[in-house]
Amino acid sequence: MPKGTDRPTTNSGQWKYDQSSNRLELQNCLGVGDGFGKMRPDFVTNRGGCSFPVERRWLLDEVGFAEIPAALDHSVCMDMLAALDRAISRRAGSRNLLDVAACERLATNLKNHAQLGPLLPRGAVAVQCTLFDKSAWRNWLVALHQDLSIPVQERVSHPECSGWSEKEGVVYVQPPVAVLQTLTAVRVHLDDCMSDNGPLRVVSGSHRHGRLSAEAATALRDLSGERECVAHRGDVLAMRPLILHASSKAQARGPRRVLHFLFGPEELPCGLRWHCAV
Ligand SMILES: O=C(O)CCC(=O)C(=O)O
Repeated sequence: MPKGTDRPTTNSGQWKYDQSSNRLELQNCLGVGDGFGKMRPDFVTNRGGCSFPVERRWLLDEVGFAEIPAALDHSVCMDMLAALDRAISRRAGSRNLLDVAACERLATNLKNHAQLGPLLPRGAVAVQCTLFDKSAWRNWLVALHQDLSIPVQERVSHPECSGWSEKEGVVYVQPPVAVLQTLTAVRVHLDDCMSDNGPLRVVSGSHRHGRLSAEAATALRDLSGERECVAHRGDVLAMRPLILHASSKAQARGPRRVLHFLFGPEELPCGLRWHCAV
């Protein structure tokens, strides 16, 4: 196996996720070949064993997130930033960007992306696109939370739907957990996002506990710890919206812009309809 290839020498091993140590191990497997023999993925870095689509799918489902380094060319990110600058100067808010042609195109490209496409359910549609633009000048933090709301066309009366709200003219609802479990968020890093840029921090495996109370969320975070998701421009992070996540204020001067797409099934239950689907 030549040095640097990321194909598994054998993919017959079993994955084991040890909650107490927060580590993921591939057992009885020659590992993902680097040309030097046995190698196992290191969950702390999430590097080394996770570049094969099947393994990423496993990470997304079981650990709640999967990283795809260098998923997009820098030129794509720069074009996107220019298009966003033009679009956002003409509109209020940065939550519902799927009606911006460049965002709509990128959503389609993500669905067809060789590494990301296999992580999305068949027939998935993009239902939301938000720009998170953080810098020392436009600074904010988000406390530990799960993403529980989805953008819909209109209110419906259904006992399993709650938490209705309206933001930037769009209606949001908290649907049943079963709906939230079908969703995938895809975060496209348009800038480098290092420790001092206020990166996302996630609690591995927390998405598997359904909707969590504030107390349960804190307890799980204290037990499992947090993983900082640093990234370079062009890297993509796929995650389950139910995973506990948070982020701190940026210390660095440079911008940290992330386009956050939400993908879901074409049809919703409970009489709900997406606000927009691409
Ligand atoms: O990008 C961030 O720092 C936070 C994003 C966030 O809170 C969210 O996706 O719900």
